[in-house]
Amino acid sequence: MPISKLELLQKQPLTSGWLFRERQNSHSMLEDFANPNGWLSCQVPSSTYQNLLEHGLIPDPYFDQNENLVQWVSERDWLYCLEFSAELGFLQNQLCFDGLDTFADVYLNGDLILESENMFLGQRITVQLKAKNRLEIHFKSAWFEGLKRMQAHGGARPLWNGDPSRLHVRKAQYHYSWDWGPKLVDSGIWQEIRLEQYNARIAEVHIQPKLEATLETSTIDIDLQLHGQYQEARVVLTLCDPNGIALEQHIMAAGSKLKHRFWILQPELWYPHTLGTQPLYRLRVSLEQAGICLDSQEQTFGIRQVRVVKEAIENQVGTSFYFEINGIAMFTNGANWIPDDLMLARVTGERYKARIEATKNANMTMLRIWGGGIYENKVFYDLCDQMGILVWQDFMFGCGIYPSHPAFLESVQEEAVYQVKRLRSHPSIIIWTGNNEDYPLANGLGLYNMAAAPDANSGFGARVIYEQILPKALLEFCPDVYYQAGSPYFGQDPDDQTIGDRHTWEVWGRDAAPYREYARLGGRFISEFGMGAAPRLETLREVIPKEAWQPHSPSFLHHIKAGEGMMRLEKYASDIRSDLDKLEDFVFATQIVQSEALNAAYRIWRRAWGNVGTRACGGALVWQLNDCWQVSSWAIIDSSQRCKPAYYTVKRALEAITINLWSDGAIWGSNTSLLGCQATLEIRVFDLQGQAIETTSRPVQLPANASTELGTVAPMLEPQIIQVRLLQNNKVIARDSFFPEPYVKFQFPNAKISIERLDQHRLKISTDKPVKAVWLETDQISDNMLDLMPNDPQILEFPSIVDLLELRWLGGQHTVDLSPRLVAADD
Ligand code: BMA
Repeated sequence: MPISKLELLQKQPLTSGWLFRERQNSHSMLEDFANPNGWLSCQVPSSTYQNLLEHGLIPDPYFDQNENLVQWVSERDWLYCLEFSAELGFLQNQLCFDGLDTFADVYLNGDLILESENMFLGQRITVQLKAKNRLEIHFKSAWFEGLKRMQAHGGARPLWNGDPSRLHVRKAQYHYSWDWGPKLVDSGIWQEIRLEQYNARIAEVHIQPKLEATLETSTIDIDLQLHGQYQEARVVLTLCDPNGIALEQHIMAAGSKLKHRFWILQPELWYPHTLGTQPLYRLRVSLEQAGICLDSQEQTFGIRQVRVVKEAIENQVGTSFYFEINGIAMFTNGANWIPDDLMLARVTGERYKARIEATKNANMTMLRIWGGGIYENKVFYDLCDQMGILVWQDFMFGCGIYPSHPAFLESVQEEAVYQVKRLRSHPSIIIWTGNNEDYPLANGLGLYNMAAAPDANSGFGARVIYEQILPKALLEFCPDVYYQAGSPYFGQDPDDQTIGDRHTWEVWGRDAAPYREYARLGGRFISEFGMGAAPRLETLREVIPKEAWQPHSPSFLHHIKAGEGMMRLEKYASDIRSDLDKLEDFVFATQIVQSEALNAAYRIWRRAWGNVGTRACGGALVWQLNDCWQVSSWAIIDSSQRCKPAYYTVKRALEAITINLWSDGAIWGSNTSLLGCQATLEIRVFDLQGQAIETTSRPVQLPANASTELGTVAPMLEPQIIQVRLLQNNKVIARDSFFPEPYVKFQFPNAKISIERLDQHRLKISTDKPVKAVWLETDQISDNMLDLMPNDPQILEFPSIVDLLELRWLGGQHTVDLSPRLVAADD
């Protein structure tokens, strides 16, 4: 029998033609939807704040203190509607909602078809269609719904950040404000809505690659599920190698559940970018009848073996915590990721790409998707798969004592299954954790007793979620991935430095310890640490009115959300310099602190990577990579896409080979490459007038994948400036330096910094005396935020050199004119 068009699966994304409007509570729902007045057009995916902003109906919530003016939006209900036509005659018609934010009643042609209340859940509803249809969605105020639920379930529960009502709402928790974000409790259709019509479809494809211990062979287990009328059809599986060349085809009769196993000999293995390439195999599944494809799906996957190594460490208490990929132990350096905007649909593919490229360019190998945000969009994980960035995935719970009544647990259970199935094919995801910091919070309240079994009726009932529901979902649908109940996860003491992962917040947080204390605040894996700093000056000027360009203006302070944020920024900045009244000086001082602190942290923890048998620290993830609006925060890339100075410092601290100098004179080399390195270590000592006192050099060996102690510089009788360099064939391959601390107490040499334009893309920067933290106010530059020393010029590359460059350093600033005419005149 010939196949009719109605037997082919049709997908119709419902993206344009939508109208939205505020709900008028004086009307019944039916009347309100029928009222033709006041509707405004929008596209979806989008959000209510975004749509109102695009229509000019609210001011930009990120500018000045406008956040306060737009709170009414989250206190109202919103209606969305769409008219669409559909072909009739398919056996199955389904509306697919990939994500509704959050309390949404959905009507089709006047009938209630869905009551949704979990933003993280995709849903598929079988519907009766007409030729012309009307889809209507009523978004209830998540703010008020949350408050109602909180009252119904025992009132406010303990938390850090945001409003306690958030704990009852399965919605991005940072929408309720965070210590780096404003409060915008948004609503809307944040993911695609689609009409799918079919007689038969491929409902599920699960690919499970399993690499044998020898790494020589991999099995690829395929599990399929079909729906509808597929009895006459067959399934064709085509396995392609990473170059897209078909390796093997397998054909089988259709059935509701199907299985097949492929074998790949000598598979090309997927690695994080510092260890190798990212070959992605591809499986094409097509459901065919009489030679015609009814439905098809394609999925990529990577073949790799991941182990979390927890083993004894020589001469140390506790056990290691590090990742081993395809048998290679790796120090995992990276950053924590938060959603890149509050209006989530504004985070385009290009924006994700820019962030993940910046991650890779900073020599980072991991992003942790933090539990107070969202399970990220597919494009995020695709980019990580392609670029070799590992992902640490939290489930979306953060800093709270969550409820554990049956309806809540049921929603969480559905969410977990949905998200695990959605994300399980990505080779980049190597660890899942149950939540962010819920255990330390519970522990501090005396609610966590490790020895007791989880109990939904106890004070910390959500342990049932983290210790039962979530691991069960993984075990069933993604069995090979590593899971732990939270981040951090420890024994009974969240500050334990001998097991598990640790959030090191003694610096900046708690007593605001000096950053040199990182030396004694390490752990087996530091999954969070950070230092707050202002965003770039230009970024601040975009959101703060000119008359408020001062460090204590209400507008500047509004763009700090951290608890005691200004006090902490000032405390640390006051170690840099004393006169901080001007906004630009204050901003730069905070950025110097951040740069110094992160430099110290990454270097000292890489030192603890040690060697085989002595892996005392397995990785460090800075809090945080990015921002969701323009704010003074711990981010190293600000919300206007500008890198803060610390970005460059971190990038250097994470080069495969570094030479390192600590404040006590200790020198060590880190080599996380897989090749040993022979080089010359050079130590240069200057007095505080900038005169060279002594230069020594000697050959050193840095074994592969290890850190190596290289002794100490001679004890300092007077304050000195010291530089260490690593040279190979007279070429500098790594540098580090030390200036006496705190900087505010010392008068550093008055340096003359020279900049020479070599050509359209390259500058040479040099100095006659040691100078700290030389910052070129520009973007897209190969390196920046440099400690410069005499006779050590550095070449900086740009896509295209600007004519006027603002230069700042610890102790001064000036504008350099680089226009070719003037350079020529100087010559
Ligand atoms: C961490 C995070 C966030 C928070 C950050 C800075 O612990 O998990 O909740 O934004 O600290 O305080």
